[in-house]
Amino acid sequence: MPQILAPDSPLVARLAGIHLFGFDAAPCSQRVACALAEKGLRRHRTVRWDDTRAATLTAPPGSYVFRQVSLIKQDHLTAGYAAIQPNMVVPALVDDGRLFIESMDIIDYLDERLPGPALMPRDPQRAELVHALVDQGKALHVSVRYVSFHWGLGRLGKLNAATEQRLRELERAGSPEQLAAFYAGFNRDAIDAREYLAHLRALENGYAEQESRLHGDGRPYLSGDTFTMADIIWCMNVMRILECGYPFSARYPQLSAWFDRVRARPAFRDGVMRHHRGMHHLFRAKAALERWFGRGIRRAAAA
Ligand SMILES: N[C@@H](CCC(=O)N[C@@H](CS)C(=O)NCC(=O)O)C(=O)O
Repeated sequence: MPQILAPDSPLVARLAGIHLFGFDAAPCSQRVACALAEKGLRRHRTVRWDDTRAATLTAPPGSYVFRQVSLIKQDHLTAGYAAIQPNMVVPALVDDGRLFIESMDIIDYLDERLPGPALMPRDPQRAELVHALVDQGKALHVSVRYVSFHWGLGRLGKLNAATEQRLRELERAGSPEQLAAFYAGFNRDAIDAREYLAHLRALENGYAEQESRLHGDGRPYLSGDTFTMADIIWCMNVMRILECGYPFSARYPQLSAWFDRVRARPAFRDGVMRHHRGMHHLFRAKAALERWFGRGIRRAAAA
């Protein structure tokens, strides 16, 4: 469990109840927001990530405080946030002064800690499948980053020189996220088109595998009859690429129907989409425009 035992930030120890440091349009943060909603927790209020007003420091039972770390304003690439999340990404979660990072480890923790439907099946065989699907989903996260920066964010995703320099200074040696190396290539358009395509193909292989899993026995969710953390990680791996304009329903009809089932869940609607609707439509509109001009991810989608 990646609990950060002695966080550098004095804010962490002051937080009572559950606080999620996240960004509503970021898939890794959406995973945790979804899990919290599945467990029946409601969002008590949304505040800036570094808000220290007394009224924001405590999340009442049955709820959590959402501490917004704007990836647009690049709040995550500041010394203050690095003192909370040493890898400078969202999410991070604080539970009564204890700090956790890594979205899927946080979900594991919440699953054990909170009542509500189990997100990991009790049945050992199904649990094994869920673990494998989660590992596969995690391994593809870097591909989601490459594809969504290239075909989704485009130049909006670039850092200015000062922020890039700050990131280089702040990034700890051995950070698993390797943000500085990624931005060094992305900012200068130095990532080869073949590399982006390889990441898209890696995702497509994963989607094809889930398509046949769902097709095989008509199961409603990836590991069987109930919604699990495997569905959480995969639905975010789908949503971000869908927002880039990827033709899911044509290429993967079963996966697309599964995604519709997931997004119809009250927890997904209230915990994720309610806070992400604006950005979701913006991404979709940008993708539609690109398609209209004959550009974008559609042309790169495997035939
Ligand atoms: N392994 C981490 C990955 C977190 C991650 O990559 N977060 C992204 C958003 S989904 C982020 O904060 N990116 C910042 C950036 O790209 O500058 C986790 O699962 O929590």
